[in-house]
Amino acid sequence: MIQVENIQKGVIEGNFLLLARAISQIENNTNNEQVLSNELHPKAVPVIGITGPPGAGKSTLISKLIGALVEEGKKVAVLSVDPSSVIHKGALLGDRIRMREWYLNSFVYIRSLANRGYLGGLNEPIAEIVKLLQSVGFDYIILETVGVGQSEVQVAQVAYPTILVLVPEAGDEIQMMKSGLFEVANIFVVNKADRPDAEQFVYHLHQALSQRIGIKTNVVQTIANTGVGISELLTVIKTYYEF
Ligand SMILES: Nc1nc2c(ncn2[C@@H]2O[C@H](COP(=O)(O)OP(=O)(O)OP(=O)(O)O)[C@@H](O)[C@H]2O)c(=O)[nH]1
Ligand SMILES: [Mg+2]
Repeated sequence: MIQVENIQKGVIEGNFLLLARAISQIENNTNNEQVLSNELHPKAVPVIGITGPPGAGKSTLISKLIGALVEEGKKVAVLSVDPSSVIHKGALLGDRIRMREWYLNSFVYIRSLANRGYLGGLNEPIAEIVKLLQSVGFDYIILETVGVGQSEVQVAQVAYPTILVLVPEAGDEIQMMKSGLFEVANIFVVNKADRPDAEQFVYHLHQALSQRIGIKTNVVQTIANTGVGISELLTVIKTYYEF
């Protein structure tokens, strides 16, 4: 069994070895054995969900968000849930490259989890892993999933706010409105705002969102690869934690 205090000590020192081992054991714990020596006492650490279609720019956006948070002296954990599908084999490698600059930073822990496919976008032990991260000294947790179907709605059960990253492309508004994510997401990021269709897309998005009631909603335009809109996005994210 792994001592939670030792994981915590490691996180303070920027050594994530024990944390990584604990996560692996939780992930592979098919027999429901006790992995940690004591009960977890998770703190109210924000869990930001980031989802959206493949290639929308989620990882690029996260990399920039990490930069902004680390600048504030925050410790950040990122969980990327990779689809087990063979089609997306490249996603992992892409993420490694996109977030490369953070892999050796002592304030940042990045972990990919395999999505075994039986629970949509989030694999089963994820809630437990999130609880662990909330207990060992991180200030923010970011959960990245590839939003390809209705099942991704589960992100919203673990994370708040849920950010849906979209790319301006003609006709996409209609598709997006059909997806379950549209109903549950809070922050709609229109990334790749450098594209010519961006303004029109945002206009249609606002129209579609005006039908929604009872959910806190924001629309933010970003150009993730150059960092445009990132500080605005972070400001908007923080409004979800003002109670
Ligand atoms: N023009 C433009 N390109 C961008 C922008 N943001 C990201 N990209 C590019 O889009 C590509 C995909 O970005 P990723 O961050 O890997 O996207 P992702 O959503 O994480 O992709 P998956 O993890 O495969 O689902 C990369 O080549 C980025 O450099 C943007 O705002 N404008
Ligand atoms: Mg990615």
